[in-house]
Amino acid sequence: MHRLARSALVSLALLLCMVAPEARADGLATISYGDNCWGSGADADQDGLNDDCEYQLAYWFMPLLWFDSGESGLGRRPYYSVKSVSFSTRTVQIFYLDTFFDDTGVTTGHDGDPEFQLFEVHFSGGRWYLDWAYLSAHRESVCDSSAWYSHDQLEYDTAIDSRNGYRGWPTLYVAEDKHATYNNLSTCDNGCLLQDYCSRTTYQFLDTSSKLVTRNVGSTTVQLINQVVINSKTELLLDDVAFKGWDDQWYRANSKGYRRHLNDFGF
Ligand SMILES: [Ca+2]
Ligand SMILES: [Ca+2]
Repeated sequence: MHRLARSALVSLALLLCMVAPEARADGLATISYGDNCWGSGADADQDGLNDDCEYQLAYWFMPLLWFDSGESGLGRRPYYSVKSVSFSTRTVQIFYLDTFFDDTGVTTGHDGDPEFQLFEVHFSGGRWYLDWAYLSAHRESVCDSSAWYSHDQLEYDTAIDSRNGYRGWPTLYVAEDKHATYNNLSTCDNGCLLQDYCSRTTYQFLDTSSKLVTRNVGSTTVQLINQVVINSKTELLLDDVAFKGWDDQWYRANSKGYRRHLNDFGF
């Protein structure tokens, strides 16, 4: 190749490398809070974060869930909690209480299925970025497959909604009937001693109905929502009691509630 042509090609490649990071819109630009998430406006749970900022973070980072075709327990009523990790690094954590009504697994079935996800996100240069995710998968059971994942171990379905970007809301895979969540199909299929199974059949956001409006539980110390009564059945979401998924069938065991997990992660 002619030397001039080759040097032009090298220059072009260098230029592409320099502009490439800006071609991809990373993170989320959809949240109308940044530094002012801290120390401004109403703060019902007294954690230093603005109530509406807590909501917007929980709403916009709400995960997209892929369910398998054989899923028989889609019913759920999700809640969330948000707390500050550090103002200096503009970092917060979001805890999603999935509150599936039932685990419908053949051998594992029980009323109430308290799986959850914890996302750590930060604000920088006008955007919010997902840094880490802890995905529960039968936490504290014999086949506990829960794990922390860094942002580059997670998937982002940006084609489904172009407002999403790399390190925006993640795509998670939900184990059929048992609702453990995983970062990809192969991790799922290896989960719970090879008993979990996932596929990309049907996607739903975590909260399909209320978009998490009025679902902020506050924290274990400043409780905004604890007792929730539906059809005369009561759950105490933040107490160290059983979680029955607003059901209590005589032939099925109940689950332990969310409190032990909230305690372990400081919510
Ligand atoms: Ca707050
Ligand atoms: Ca909070």
